[in-house]
Amino acid sequence: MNDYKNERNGVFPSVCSLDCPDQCGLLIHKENGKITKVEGDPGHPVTQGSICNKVRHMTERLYDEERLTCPLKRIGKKGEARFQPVTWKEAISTITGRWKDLSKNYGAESILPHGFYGNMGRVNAEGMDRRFFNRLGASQLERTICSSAGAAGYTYTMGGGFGTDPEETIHSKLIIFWGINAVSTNMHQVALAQKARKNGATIVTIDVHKNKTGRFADWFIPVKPGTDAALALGLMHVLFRKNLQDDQFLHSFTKGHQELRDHVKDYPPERVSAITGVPIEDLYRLAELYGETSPAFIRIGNGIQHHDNGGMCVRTIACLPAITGQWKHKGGGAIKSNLGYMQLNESALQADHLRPDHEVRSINMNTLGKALLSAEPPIKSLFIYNSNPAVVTPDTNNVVKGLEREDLFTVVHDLFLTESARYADIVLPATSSFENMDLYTSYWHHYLHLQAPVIPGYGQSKSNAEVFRLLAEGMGYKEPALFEKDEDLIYSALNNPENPYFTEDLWTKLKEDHFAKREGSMPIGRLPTPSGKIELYSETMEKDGLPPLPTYVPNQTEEGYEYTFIPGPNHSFLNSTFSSQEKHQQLEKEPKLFIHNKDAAREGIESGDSVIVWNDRGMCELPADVGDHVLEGVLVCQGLWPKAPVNALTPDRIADMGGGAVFFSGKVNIKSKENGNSPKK
Ligand SMILES: Nc1nc2c(c(=O)[nH]1)N[C@H]1C(S)=C(S)[C@@H](COP(=O)(O)OP(=O)(O)OC[C@H]3O[C@@H](n4cnc5c(=O)[nH]c(N)nc54)[C@H](O)[C@@H]3O)O[C@H]1N2
Ligand SMILES: Nc1nc2c(c(=O)[nH]1)N[C@H]1C(S)=C(S)[C@@H](COP(=O)(O)OP(=O)(O)OC[C@H]3O[C@@H](n4cnc5c(=O)[nH]c(N)nc54)[C@H](O)[C@@H]3O)O[C@H]1N2
Ligand code: SF4
Ligand SMILES: [Mo]
Repeated sequence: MNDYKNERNGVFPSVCSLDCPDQCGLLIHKENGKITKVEGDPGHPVTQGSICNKVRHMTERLYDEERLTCPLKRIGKKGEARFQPVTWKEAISTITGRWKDLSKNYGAESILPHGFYGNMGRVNAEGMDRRFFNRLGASQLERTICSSAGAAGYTYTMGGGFGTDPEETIHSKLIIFWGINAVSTNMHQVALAQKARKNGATIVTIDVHKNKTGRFADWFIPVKPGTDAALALGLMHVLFRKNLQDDQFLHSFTKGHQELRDHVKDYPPERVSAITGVPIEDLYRLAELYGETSPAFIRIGNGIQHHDNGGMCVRTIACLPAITGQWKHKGGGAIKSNLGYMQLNESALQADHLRPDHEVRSINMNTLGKALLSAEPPIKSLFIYNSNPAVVTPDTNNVVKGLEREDLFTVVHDLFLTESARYADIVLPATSSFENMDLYTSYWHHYLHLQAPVIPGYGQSKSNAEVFRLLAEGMGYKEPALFEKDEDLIYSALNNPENPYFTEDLWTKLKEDHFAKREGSMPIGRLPTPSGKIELYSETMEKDGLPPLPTYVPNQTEEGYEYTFIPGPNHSFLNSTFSSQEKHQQLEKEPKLFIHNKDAAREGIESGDSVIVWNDRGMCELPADVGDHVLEGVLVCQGLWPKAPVNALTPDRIADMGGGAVFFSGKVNIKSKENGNSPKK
């Protein structure tokens, strides 16, 4: 196994560890033992030498003087961020001492891990951590904040994360970016779309905001938030009415097409136009474009599924390619997630055999605030890693109130003293992914990557896997699985005889080349749905208490509030990662609240005015950007800025499927700070 950490100089292969579909192959330049430059690997078939601005400036983050170098213990009040250095030995024995007491007095379920994908490495994000918490018998965390509603919806239709190979989309003649700001969040899909466009492809973006991806498109279609399922059903209505469906494909590869055909009669263009705000003529034009163009490809984003009805919305859009038989064509079809091809041997990776023999409660991470404040029996300790819940979680005011609890023993493992870490009792310094070994599996392209360490650990920082080994030792555990090397975890994860997309020589290839493509092709005709077909009608949904056919279910309303508030990601941060880096803030300039001319005029707001956005969950101040980038009644802002805590306003309701988050279904009112009356709260 390669290990470059002791090399002083050179250029070394690597991979981007961030939660981004592109999962770029990187080249790391090193001089005198320090990383001096991060660039895209020109030899990587998808990256092709280009990476985003965020990671091009990664060295500034790696060597930021604010980076944590040693363990800390709290000496001030919670949230005050007054700490004093301690040794690793003291930090680990403090944590394990508390956890032994808590386990004895309250049961291990009083301890809750809170980890997400700050580092996508499978060992560090869902390997050694799971082994440890399984053994401890801690409460389970439902990791639902990102894509779980849409994943559940897509799975009802397609059986799992099986979609188009993005490299084939250069052959597409129509590309629809549907609820994805791909220019900022999936830049290599945009590069592929550019190539397709040179070959004559038309690019359509369907969004609530004319953002960078809206402007990139040949045709931007604004929709009212949360109405995309209705739009998709309206398209199906026109497709069938104009006889643009592929009957042969429907017969051979789908279940329930006749039921669907009857059902979409309820979605005539007039009705759909009134729901979605898309003019009737545009609806016809889009349906005809989709029905008459082949290959047609839909990139389904995360935005549409961060709604009350998000799962159904994705489930519905996922039916479209089947109606016109687009899965038959190279470059046709859709991508929501492609993780179906990357199925690891999870029970080996996570040592499921270490789970306790009794049921353990699970907590949905989207309701963390509520759980910290009122779960019964109470959560007494929280271990945060790979994540920054004080900023990223819905209804963060409640999360912060929970973190302020004097009796909550909080540990945060991170590279920086994040907003969450300010409330910690113990802070542990984390290595960056360039300091570790790990396995990466993209959820968009079809490559796996093996990361070898490029530099030694920064200061006294340790990887997640290493920390969990130390914790296991401190707890007095003896099970060998808790002490295995990273390489052993990777090997057991790849050893999945049930995954036909992994070849036997995958491990060897990864060790030699650092990345390797999965084998095989789209399993149309043998999908892991109950029928093996694309399920336009789903009995599983019926059993789960959901409408078995794609259906438009409106989002919830919030009495007394006028605007739908959509606080999405921005171009230069990655969730809250980079949001405190000066360089990245400069790249992004400032947060903005996009508001429609008519709404602004009615509220007495002009561009540049400071606007107070508020509801009964909280408030946030944002400078207005007045124009026609959003529809009336919609407010959009981008980025999780430290100075604009947008999640103080977002609801912690749970989506229709998968326990998903509904960041974009919340309602707010607004006031100009200068002219308006002060809000209620
Ligand atoms: N630069 C950058 N890249 C990122 C991230 C980041 O923070 N910054 N985050 C990463 C992560 S974790 C994820 S999950 C992905 C997310 O990236 P995307 O999949 O692009 O998802 P979002 O940006 O959340 O939302 C996409 C779009 O949905 C729109 N939208 C919201 N509601 C609706 C609706 O009801 N209908 C329609 N049609 N559109 C709607 C928003 O305006 C937005 O443009 O990006 C990853 N990549
Ligand atoms: N308003 C609003 N809120 C959102 C979203 C939105 O669109 N709008 N998007 C949501 C989505 S899709 C997601 S995925 C979540 C993401 O939420 P999080 O998963 O919390 O993502 P980040 O904010 O990037 O925080 C990741 C943290 O992990 C740390 N980290 C990185 N590598 C390592 C490591 O190896 N070890 C340890 N211990 N720590 C490490 C980073 O320094 C960083 O502080 O946010 C959600 N929140
Ligand atoms: S954040 Fe995304 S686009 Fe940027 S380098 Fe990482 S994987 Fe590539
Ligand atoms: Mo995400």
